[in-house]
Amino acid sequence: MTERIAVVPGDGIGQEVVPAAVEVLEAVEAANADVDFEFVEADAGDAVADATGVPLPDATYDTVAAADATLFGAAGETAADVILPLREAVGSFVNVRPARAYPGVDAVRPETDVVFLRENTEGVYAGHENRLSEDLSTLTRVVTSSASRQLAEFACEFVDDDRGPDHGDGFTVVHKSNVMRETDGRFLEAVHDVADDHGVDADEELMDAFATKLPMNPSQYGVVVTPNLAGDVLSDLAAGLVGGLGLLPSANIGEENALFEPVHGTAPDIAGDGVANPAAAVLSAAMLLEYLGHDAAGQQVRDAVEAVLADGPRTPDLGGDASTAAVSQAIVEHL
Ligand code: GGG
Repeated sequence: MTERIAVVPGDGIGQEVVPAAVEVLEAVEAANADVDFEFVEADAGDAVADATGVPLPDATYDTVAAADATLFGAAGETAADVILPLREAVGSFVNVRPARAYPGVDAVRPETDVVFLRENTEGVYAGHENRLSEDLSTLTRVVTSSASRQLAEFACEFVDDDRGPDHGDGFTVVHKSNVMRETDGRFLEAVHDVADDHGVDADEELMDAFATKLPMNPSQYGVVVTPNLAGDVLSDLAAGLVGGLGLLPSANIGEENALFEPVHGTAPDIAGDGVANPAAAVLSAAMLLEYLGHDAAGQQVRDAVEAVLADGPRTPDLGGDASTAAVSQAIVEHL
């Protein structure tokens, strides 16, 4: 069966790492008789907004909504108008962000192996911001029991799933309910309630304490369940422990559709130089393969990335001098 993959590179280094990931998916397709992809390219982002006045054309939204899965690159100044609606287009309620150190990569904390399960629709990213006067702007934080419960249901299934790396049988809920009593109080209560129903252990940690404890002792955490903003920020903190944002993939999962993207943004300082690390985008493509049920192919891609991270070539963010193209070529050769 042909599976339709929407490809939306977005801005900055998204234009470099997404083609590298597609090259890897094409190599997977060539090597596996049961993998048959149709790639459909679509535009979004700052450059499209400059050219047309619209950061996310309706055609792109529709292409993503109709695809079997999407590979996205990076969003820049128009992130709120691009990636948030695209997550909505796939009905995503959770952003899965694994942060792990790789052999051969210089990491501040090589023992790090944490998966963030980030609420993906509400919190302070729900879009309720207002400028009320010359002096005053406000933001409404949205938390529903239903979205929190849906995230928690996913977390319980995630820790029960025997496929893929083992991150333990329970999870840690990160929150700030001692200050945001109503919103994070509701989040925490809903997550604990679902965990109790499933008989899953759910520890909890205040997010400021977590930000201290994670870098000091990352091996005490496996799966971490967070509200939206906290997951965005704390997963970037974890990236700093494992060698940088060039290594973190992510999956935005919905009931019937999903979108995969590196955790990094547009990296304007290196965009256009051809030296962006494609590992995060290629690992996102591995998550896409697994989401579509191509588990063995996903594992092959992970193994190939791991081998290249260990032996080189490496891009400058990892201390090497290789180009994006040289690294993706090496990954394809390992496949
Ligand atoms: N590929 C990740 C990306 O484009 N990040 C830009 C950004 O600001 N994202 C906000 C978010 O992940 O919620």
